Amino acid sequence: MKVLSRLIALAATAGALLFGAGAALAALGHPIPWQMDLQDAATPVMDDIASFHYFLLWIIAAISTFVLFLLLIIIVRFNARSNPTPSRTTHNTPIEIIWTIVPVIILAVIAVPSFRLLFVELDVPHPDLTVKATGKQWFWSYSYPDNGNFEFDSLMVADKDLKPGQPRLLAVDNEMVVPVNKVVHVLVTGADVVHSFTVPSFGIRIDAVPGRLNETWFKATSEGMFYGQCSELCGRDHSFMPISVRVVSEADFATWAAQAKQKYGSEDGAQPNSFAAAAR
Ligand SMILES: [Cu+2]
Repeated sequence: MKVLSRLIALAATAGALLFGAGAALAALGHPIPWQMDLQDAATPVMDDIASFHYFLLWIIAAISTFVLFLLLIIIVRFNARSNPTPSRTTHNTPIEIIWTIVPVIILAVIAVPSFRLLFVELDVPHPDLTVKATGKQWFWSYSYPDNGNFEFDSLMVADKDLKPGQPRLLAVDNEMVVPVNKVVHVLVTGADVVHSFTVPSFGIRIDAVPGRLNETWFKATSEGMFYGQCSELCGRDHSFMPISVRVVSEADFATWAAQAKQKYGSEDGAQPNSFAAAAR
C-alpha cells in the first residue's frame, strides 16, 4: 500500500510538472520539449479542430469511465466466490434496445460537428492569394502565381548554421511568406514521390502527390513563425524537409513579394515549371 501511495504521489508530481511546464513554455507555431497537447491554434480552422478534439476527449473519458465502472461491479459482485450460482439470463429486451440506441445517439452527436469541420476544411473560401508548395526529395519549393509567378526552394538549415532563435530541424533558408488575416489557398503537389504538407498550428495536412494537384487553405490570425514537417514517409531525408511559414503584415508581404520577384523571378516571365501551369 505504501508503494502504491508513493507511486500515486510520484505520478501526481510528474503530471503537475509536465502541465506546469507546458503552460509556461507554450509557444505559438512550434512544438516545445515535453509538450503533451496540441500546438496552439493560429487559424480559425485549428481552433475548431482543437475544440472538436477536446469535445471527443470528454466523450471518450465518459465512456471509458462507465465501462471501467461496469467492469469493477462485475469483478466485485459477480466473481465465483461472492456469486456461486450465476443467473442463466440470456436476453433482456429493454437493455438491448438501450445499448443499441445510446451509441447511435453518441455517434450522431459526434457526426454533426465532425462533418461541419470537414466542410470548413475542404471548402476553400475565396482566396486572397495562392501559393503552390511542391514536395521534392528532400525540400519544398514554393511558387507565388498571383504575385509575380516566382518560385524558390526552401531547404533546412543545418545544425551548425542555426542562428539564435532558429529551431533545430524546423528552420529553413527561404521561408514561405504570407500576409496575416488573408485566406491563403495552398496548392500542393509532389515532384518525385508522395510527401505531405503539414503545419500543425494552422490545422492543415495534405498529401503532395506527383501528377496531382491537391488544395487546402488557411487564414493565419497572428504574425510570426509557424513550423511544420513533411508528414508522409518519403525517403532518406524525410525528417529533414521542414516547412517554415512566416506570417507578416500586408505591407511587409508586399515588400517581400517585390524583392522575391526580383530575386527569384524568371526574366521572361516564363512559368517556373509545368506544375505551376497546371495551377493556373
Ligand atoms: Cu517528404
